[in-house]
Amino acid sequence: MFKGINRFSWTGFTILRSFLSPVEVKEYRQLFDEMTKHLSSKKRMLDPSEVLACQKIYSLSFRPALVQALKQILGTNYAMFSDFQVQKNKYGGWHVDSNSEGNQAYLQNSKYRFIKVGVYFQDNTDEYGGGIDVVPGGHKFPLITQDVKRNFKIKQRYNEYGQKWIGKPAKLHAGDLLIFDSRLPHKATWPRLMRSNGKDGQPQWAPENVYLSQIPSEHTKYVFYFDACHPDFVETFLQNSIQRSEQENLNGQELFFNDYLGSVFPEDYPEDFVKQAQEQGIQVVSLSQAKAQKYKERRRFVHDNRTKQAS
Ligand SMILES: O=C(O)CCC(=O)C(=O)O
Repeated sequence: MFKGINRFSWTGFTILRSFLSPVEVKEYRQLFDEMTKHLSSKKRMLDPSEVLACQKIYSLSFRPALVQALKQILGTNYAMFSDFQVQKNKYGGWHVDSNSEGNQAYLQNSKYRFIKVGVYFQDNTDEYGGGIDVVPGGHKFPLITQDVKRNFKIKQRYNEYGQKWIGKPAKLHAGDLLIFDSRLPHKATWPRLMRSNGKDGQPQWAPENVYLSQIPSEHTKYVFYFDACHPDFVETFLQNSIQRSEQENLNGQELFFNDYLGSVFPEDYPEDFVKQAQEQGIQVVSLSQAKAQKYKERRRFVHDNRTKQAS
């Protein structure tokens, strides 16, 4: 039985220890070493369709311990997005995932349940990072009044204070699983060497997500991420993904929103994926075939470009 539900409500995150055994972590790291040889600062992750083509990776999202925890946090009929990614050596600054949705009243709803799931394939260490820093409790709105904008402003101030004084590395070990609220401030735990060159001895956090190629290969940072939510909050996130897909650079190497929106459930998914989702009563969010068509074409365009550039 998953016991972290209270911790999740209070702090905005919870950790499932040893989600993977040390032997499994080693196997996954070997697999990622092989699969991510082509990654660089131009493409810092395996994108959703690359993950969907690999049973060993996507099946992590159906492991009983994870499904049981999500059912307790999100409800037994929770929804998952196949916005899978395996990030490699990606390090970014403080942010709140739900901020991309704007100052929406639903984010202040006490029943709002939207989470990100991460599986970490290395310890989170002072020397190399490998996990994330979090602000415990930073997902909450300190004050809920009739004035939605004002409530966000207050949360923003509270989060700025939290990032400066309360933020700390989550104690993650290789094979741990982290579930966090999409309103929680978080950032990559940066390697010590990269932290020490800020002004006045203050850490210097990169505002953008950067690819750190100087991490030694045995410490490569690999994280598997995806999103899930209570069924009531599917539509708003989906609409936000559609908006964000319009901002993606189709001439670049990375594709995320346009990639996952192009996969229609169940017909574009591997048979065993569909079976596992259906058996466990998990809703897999997708557009209709007609609406997904434009994203499929964009995905093909980017994949063709990648192939041309690689040859
Ligand atoms: O693993 C990390 O460094 C954090 C990644 C992250 O915050 C994100 O992708 O939104």
